[in-house]
Amino acid sequence: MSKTLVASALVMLLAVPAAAATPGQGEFPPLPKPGRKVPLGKEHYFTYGFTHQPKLGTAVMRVEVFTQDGKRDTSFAIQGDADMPSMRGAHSSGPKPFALSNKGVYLLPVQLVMPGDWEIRFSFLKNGQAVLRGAYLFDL
Ligand SMILES: [Cu+2]
Repeated sequence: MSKTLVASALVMLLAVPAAAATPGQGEFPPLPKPGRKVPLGKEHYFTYGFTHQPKLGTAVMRVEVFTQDGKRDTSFAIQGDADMPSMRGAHSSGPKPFALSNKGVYLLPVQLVMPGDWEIRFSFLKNGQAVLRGAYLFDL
């Protein structure tokens, strides 16, 4: 095997972990704070936050997606999963699709059934592929 072949084989091997860096199922890194612009792939960003200060009962999570030049984008499918990390699975909604409003805002009602630590896990999908996963942790 020539040195060039060895080198290109090495490059291919090294390229695998880079491809695996896209968060997979089960990995939900913490998101920046609500209201911040969060990069979404190379061409988009999004903002998120509750429509009102959350309290016990139903709260509505709102997500807005924009292209880098600020045009609203509704081409993603977004899922949200609310749960309490300290009692994982006890109140999990399972992944639920956000609905698109007439104005192109993604909305998801979540049931906050007890005080304590909560987490909403977001999955942003395009053509069935996860572009970004992330979690919002907050106390109620
Ligand atoms: Cu609980």
